[in-house]
Amino acid sequence: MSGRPDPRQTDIAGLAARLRKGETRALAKALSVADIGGEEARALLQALDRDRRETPVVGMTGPPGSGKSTLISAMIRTLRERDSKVAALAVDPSSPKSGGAILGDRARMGEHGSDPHVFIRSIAARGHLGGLALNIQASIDVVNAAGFDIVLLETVGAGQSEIEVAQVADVTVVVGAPGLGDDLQAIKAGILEVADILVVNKADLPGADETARQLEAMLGLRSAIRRNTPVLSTVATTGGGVAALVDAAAQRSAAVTPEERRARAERQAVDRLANTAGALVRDALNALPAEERRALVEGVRAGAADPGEVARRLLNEQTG
Ligand SMILES: Nc1nc2c(ncn2[C@@H]2O[C@H](COP(=O)(O)OP(=O)(O)O)[C@@H](O)[C@H]2O)c(=O)[nH]1
Ligand SMILES: [Mg+2]
Repeated sequence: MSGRPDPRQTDIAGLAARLRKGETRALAKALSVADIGGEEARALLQALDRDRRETPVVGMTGPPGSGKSTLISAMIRTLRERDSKVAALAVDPSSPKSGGAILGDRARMGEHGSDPHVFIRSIAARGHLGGLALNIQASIDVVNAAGFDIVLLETVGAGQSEIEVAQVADVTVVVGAPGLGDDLQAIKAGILEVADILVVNKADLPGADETARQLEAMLGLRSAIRRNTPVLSTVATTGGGVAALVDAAAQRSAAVTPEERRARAERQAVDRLANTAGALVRDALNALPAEERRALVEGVRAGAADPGEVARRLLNEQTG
């Protein structure tokens, strides 16, 4: 098994060791290894798994402009006052690596740029085999190992990515603000169902009470079963209400049991398998000669062929 080490390959064990010591350069390297995926990423995540910490992960979601980035910056300030090491990850499903939206976030969080106990990074979420959640989870595992006390996740954009962020977060915070009108209505029902905390940010602006009522009504209609979802007011620009938000997030994440974490990780693994199977079927279909592909698709469209049968055959051909 133990051949001569390939100099082109990353020394994964060494990287994991340096990461655990909290070396900033190892962190950057480990995150890019995790981001690229494949064999090296798997080896790295396995090396980290052994001494996995359970760092709380707080997902911040909500319409663009509601103040998520500003709020995260204010939360970092509060957490630093409490001597916590904070990692903030921005998940951007729309833009390719180092896209524009993230630079804005970087600038806004700029005050923390020189603090060695704050780590801010964007996760490019390209079409990832196995789904976006897999990508985020790998980055979370890496910052966990590096000894951060809390991870704040910002979703940039909306839609499916919000749901995937909620899948990896211990606490999901939905951030609304006055004056967003239809954008507020566009908050996905699925996200409200998993929301642990609702925040009305920009409470300094008129209409904040109305926004709180709107959010409460949406919550009441869409997930009547869920109780005790606090609705908090914040002014991210001044830090007003932010300590209470940090407290509520800490309280919620402390209430997550190891069994719940485990169950969530298992659901994630199942999703990953199912997403990967779908992607493999699509790849196999695209690899067929045009004529053959057309015939298969037409058979399924017309109802003449059993999709399960066709999918199984495609997977078999790919592995065989
Ligand atoms: N008046 C007011 N403006 C805020 C507040 N929080 C954020 N903003 C402003 O709202 C705009 C959007 O904030 P940003 O953090 O980029 O929102 P994001 O798109 O949700 O990340 C910026 O111009 C912020 O300065 C607040 O509490 N009050
Ligand atoms: Mg933002």
